[in-house]
Amino acid sequence: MPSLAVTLGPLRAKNPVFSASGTFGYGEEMEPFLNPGVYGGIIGKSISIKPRGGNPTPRVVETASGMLNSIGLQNPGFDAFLRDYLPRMRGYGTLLVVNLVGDTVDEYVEMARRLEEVEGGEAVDALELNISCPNCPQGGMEFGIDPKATRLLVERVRAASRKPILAKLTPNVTDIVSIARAAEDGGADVLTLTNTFVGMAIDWRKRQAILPARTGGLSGPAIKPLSLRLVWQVARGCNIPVMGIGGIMNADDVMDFLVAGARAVQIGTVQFVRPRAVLEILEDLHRFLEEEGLDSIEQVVGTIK
Ligand code: RRO
Repeated sequence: MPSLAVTLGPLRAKNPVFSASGTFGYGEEMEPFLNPGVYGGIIGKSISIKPRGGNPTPRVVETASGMLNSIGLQNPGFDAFLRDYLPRMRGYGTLLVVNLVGDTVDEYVEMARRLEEVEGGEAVDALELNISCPNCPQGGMEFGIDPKATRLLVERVRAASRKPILAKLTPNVTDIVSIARAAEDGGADVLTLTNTFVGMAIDWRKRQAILPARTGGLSGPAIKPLSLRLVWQVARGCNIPVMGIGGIMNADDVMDFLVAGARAVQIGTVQFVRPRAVLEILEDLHRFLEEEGLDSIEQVVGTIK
């Protein structure tokens, strides 16, 4: 059987399909559908120092080939996460990535530092820094639209943690490679590309935006070609591995991202439609490798001509 295992800098994943932050809770909601351990890795919803209640509803709108969300970072806060969610996530038996978000650099650093103290720093496998939230009043995306702020933030977290760092970038910039290089220079191990694209939906009869926050983050198949371009550009322009994310619905989409240069992918919105999508995807990836006569999925990475 061909191997789906991939290396991502210092991380080794049993397969290249991770669950994307914010589409998977902390795993528990997925348990009725599948064993969360089947993913190459799982990434929890962004955690902030203090709990956040999130934005008023409605928080999601279906759009052509996709959806907008404006969750507003609802999460239980760092202490409750450590106490009530992390122990269960550790039991899934796959790579565990904690996604962190802050209003200030110090907040990211404090959470990274405190995670080093849990179980001698062994409680999690990696940190994903959300520097790209489209729905946060401050912080979040503000870091990821400026190379200097990106570099400084990653550097400060790097100094506070021995864990591999994934920097999750925003697509809402003109020059993604300059931001990606800044994250690499700051000491990131992996680049996650990308978070959602800022968008809007209007109910014209009411003369009103559908989301109370007016704008939201667009995800789903509508953004796949946009993300694919960004992944391709960054994979060529940087020296650290890229995780591709954006509208992946099936194994063909995964292969497109790998050929473009991603070493692994995250699936998100598809899980709202088909919560067991990862199982089909893994089966089809095996089949594709057999059809292509390949021993390892890593042989596909960056093979675009
Ligand atoms: O919670 C959200 O509204 C949210 C976040 Br933190 C994010 O990073 N990306 C997104 O589309 N929504």
